Amino acid sequence: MEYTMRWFGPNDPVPLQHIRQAGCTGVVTALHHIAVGDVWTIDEINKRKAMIEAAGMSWTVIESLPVHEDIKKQTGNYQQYIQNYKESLRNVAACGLKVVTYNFMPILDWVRTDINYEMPDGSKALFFERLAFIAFDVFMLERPGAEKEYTKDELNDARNYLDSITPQKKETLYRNALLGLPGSDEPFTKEQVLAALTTYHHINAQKLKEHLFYFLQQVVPVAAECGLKMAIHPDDPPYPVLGLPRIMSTEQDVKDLLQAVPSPANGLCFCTGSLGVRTDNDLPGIVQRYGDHIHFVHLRSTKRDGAGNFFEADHLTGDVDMYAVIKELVLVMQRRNIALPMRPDHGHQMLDDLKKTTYPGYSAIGRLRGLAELRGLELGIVRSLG
Ligand code: DNO
Repeated sequence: MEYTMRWFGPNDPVPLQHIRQAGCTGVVTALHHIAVGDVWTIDEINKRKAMIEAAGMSWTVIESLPVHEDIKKQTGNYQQYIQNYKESLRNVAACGLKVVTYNFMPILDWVRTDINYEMPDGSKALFFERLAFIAFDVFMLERPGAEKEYTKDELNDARNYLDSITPQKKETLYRNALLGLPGSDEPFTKEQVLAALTTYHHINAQKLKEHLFYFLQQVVPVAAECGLKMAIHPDDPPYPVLGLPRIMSTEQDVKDLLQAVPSPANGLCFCTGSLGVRTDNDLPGIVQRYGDHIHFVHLRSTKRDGAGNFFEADHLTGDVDMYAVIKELVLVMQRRNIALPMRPDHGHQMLDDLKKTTYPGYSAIGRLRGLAELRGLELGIVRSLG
């Protein structure tokens, strides 16, 4: 695989040099300073590319070229935003980039309830606690109708949970639950969040899928023409949250995506951490069956319990059978005669990083550990396959 790490740009507390020292030859990044929906200009792309190359690495994968909410809802200026997206695609291709990651999750990207979940060894992980999320949804956000989505026992337990925590913990829960909302360091008000949710009231999963396929029918031919691969990131977690539809959570969703717009340019960012939260997702099987459409790989493992909670485990432990996944990936790469770009997705906050503030999940040392373990595993598999 081609080893990469995500870099959030010049404001990222993790410098490029550290990413290189971790053993990466590539950097995955985005122009976060450009508003969602605006065109990425050749100038801006080249400036970022030059920074990465000056640090001795290359930039081939974008994560993400975000899709404007209007495109997901087919409202407002969505046709213009699709035109802008095409223009950005042409520009990034002209600058030599190869893979464009995006997602089609409404409003929220990833969701967790705790970003400082302490592991027995003292390192910290990201955690999704179902009860805390229900407490947030029903009693803090007071989303209309939310209580109908949970059982009586769950509602009772969530109420008790909320009554048992300090006001400060409540505030932290509120912030954490909304961290996946892009665009602001300030917490969104309850009214803002509820208003945003209302704009999706008439959009169910089927409709959202239609909107995704329409978007892809427009942009995939442009990507194909200029030699780019589109790589959709799965939903995280892979099921509906806050009443919002999620449509890239299962193998069936993958199948529908590829059938709707068949093209070598229409493919996947295969994220084991997101897909692996569902027990019914057969990760090595997905690689076997859809490996030709994987253009970018996120390797991470989660550990679930029977109550709907999960935390981000070490890269080689947890529920993901990383050996089986990497073995299938190696076979795919041998068949396709390519090295897929991969990044160790997230990592525990550990050692000196415990004193630092970084993007949740993106401290340096935990990712370095993950990368080192994954590289070793890959090498062992490659050698043993002969
Ligand atoms: C979380 C990431 C996601 C991902 C986007 C891709 O850590 O994996 O935020 O970058 O969903 O569009």
